[in-house]
Amino acid sequence: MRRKIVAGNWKMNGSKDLAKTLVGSVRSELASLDNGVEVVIIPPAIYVQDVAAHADGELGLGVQNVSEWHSGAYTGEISAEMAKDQGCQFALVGHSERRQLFGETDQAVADKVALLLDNGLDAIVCVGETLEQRENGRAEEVVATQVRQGLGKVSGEQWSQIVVAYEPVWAIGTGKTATAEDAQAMHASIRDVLADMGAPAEKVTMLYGGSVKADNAAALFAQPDIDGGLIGGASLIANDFISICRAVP
Ligand code: G2H
Repeated sequence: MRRKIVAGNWKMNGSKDLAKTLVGSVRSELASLDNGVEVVIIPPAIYVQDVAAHADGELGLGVQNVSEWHSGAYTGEISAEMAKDQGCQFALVGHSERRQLFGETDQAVADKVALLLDNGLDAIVCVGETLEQRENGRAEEVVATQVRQGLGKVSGEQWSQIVVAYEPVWAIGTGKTATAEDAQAMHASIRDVLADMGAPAEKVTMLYGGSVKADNAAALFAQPDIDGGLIGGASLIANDFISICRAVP
């Protein structure tokens, strides 16, 4: 049995007010949920404590990024240790927006993952190909390289702290979603790569992300290698996010 997770990545959106209203309704609605899904909120780091106050220990909490360094003179950065200290259990690593807009490399992903694991946090490691790479028939190769390099330092028991999120770049915030079959095919391919790396591949939770909405979540989550979702835009609307959490079988 793998963990089932739905994580809301607020990106650079939200407010104290959203933390109160959205997290409050999600928490109360999900109290009756019996599908075993772990619901995680990943707000901008400055709102982590606001979300924590309203989640009251019933929702998971994460940050969208951590530094690749331990501590020191890195203005504007937050460390894995600080995320842990603030009560986070999760951190995103290698989101395509970090890769494309902030130059995050596979090497940086690997360093961040190592620091998260050292601090006892779970790393949600994002991978995905661009439209051009998919059209050139390189999608699987590109994603396999991201997996091999980004998770290159993980070993043994640490695999239980790894979640892989497949997010095709062309589906992010565009309203285009991979078909459930295409998403499943990539998830199966990633699982093969993990097995080849010596990971306990069948135990690693894998999420799909990229324009997941209330009306397409069930078909995606019904796929055998898709264990939940990483949700952007729809995680900012309480009813939509709750419906997506309910769509986990
Ligand atoms: C992909 C996803 C969340 P959205 O970035 O990580 O965002 O659901 O808005 O495509």
